[in-house]
Amino acid sequence: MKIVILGADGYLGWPMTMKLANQNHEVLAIDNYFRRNIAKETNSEALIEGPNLKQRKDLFKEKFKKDFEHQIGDCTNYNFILSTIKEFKPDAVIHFAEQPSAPYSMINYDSAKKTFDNNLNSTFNLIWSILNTNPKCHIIKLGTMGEYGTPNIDIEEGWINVQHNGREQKFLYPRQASSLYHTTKVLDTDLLWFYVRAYGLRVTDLMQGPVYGLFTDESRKHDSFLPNFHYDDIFGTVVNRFIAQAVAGIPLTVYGKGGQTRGYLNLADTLKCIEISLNNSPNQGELIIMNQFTEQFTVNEIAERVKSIAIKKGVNCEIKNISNPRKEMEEHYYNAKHSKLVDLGLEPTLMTEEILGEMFDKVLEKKDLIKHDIALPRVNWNKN
Ligand code: USQ
Repeated sequence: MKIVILGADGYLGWPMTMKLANQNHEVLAIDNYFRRNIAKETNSEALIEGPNLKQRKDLFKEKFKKDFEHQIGDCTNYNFILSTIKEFKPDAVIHFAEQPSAPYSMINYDSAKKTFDNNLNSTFNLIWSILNTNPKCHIIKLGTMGEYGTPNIDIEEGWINVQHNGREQKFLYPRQASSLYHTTKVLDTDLLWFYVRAYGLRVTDLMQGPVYGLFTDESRKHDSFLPNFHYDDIFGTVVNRFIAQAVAGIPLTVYGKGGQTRGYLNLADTLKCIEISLNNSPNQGELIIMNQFTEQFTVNEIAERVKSIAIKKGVNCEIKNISNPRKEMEEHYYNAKHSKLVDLGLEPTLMTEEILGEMFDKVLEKKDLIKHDIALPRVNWNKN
């Protein structure tokens, strides 16, 4: 297939680029280093930060004897994305080109506006580039489980049948996010669903949980192929953060009571899920929504797992419940369906001791680079 990857320098975009190029797909990798730049601006440099896209492409070619095209460009610039899509003629576009951090979106007006503009405009421009060039092209969009929030009823996969006064209709499952970042994803879903209904686009919207991990078949081959790994409070996701904290001897920062439950998945499974989506494209005028995670955990359970790995590795580890910088429920019902990807062939990589242990060992190599101040929360939702 001819595949465009938007956000190809990112935590998910880079390993996805390598995997598809390694499978001999014709890949065009696009990024504008937005995440690298805002990470610098907020003093949130990654612990593991690979070389830039061009340098990684050259190294990938050398090691794998495979190639892909790349372009540095901004998806919020309509002329750029339109001309690129027109020229490359993709069969599918995988859209990761969004500001991915909930805390970043909650710092102040500027960070909120950047998140809002980047996320909505990149999706809107992609939709119009596809409409104006090849409406048959499959859009695969990374959404988030956080779109649903934490409702007191089971979470379905995208849709719900509502019965009202004796009549019935299928709607998008209700969405109620708890950060501006997650809310931009809700708006993305609504935009895509509108254009699917109005103009018959073909879209897969993947509701993904927090991702953890470092290793994929390709990233194992060379340290420069590892995806960027953040442990700071802004860009680090909770499992990655806890591993870095354990390595550095920082008590694991469980926010509030720690009963917050989410659906998690390993980085390698993100790639498998997207591969499955590529091979199971929707019909014209169809929006497929799948919940992309493999296991549900509370934050307390994750902290216990990381602590037990640390102790096995001979490192002392403490868990500390600290005041929650976010506005979220700390004890709640959570039962999210996630069978569609498994029915299509996903074999989950579970959060085993071996998987966490391998991450721990790699992070241990960088122990001296871990900065304690940025591992603690700096962004507070509760301004008033
Ligand atoms: N948490 C802690 N301690 C920490 C960090 C986080 O208790 O030191 C808690 C958070 O309060 C939250 C949970 O862990 O309840 C998950 O937090 P997270 O930072 O791992 O995940 P989140 O902010 O929700 O965002 C991440 C990615 C985002 C993706 C999302 C999937 O950054 O791009 O969309 O996971 S989901 O959470 O399902 O919406």
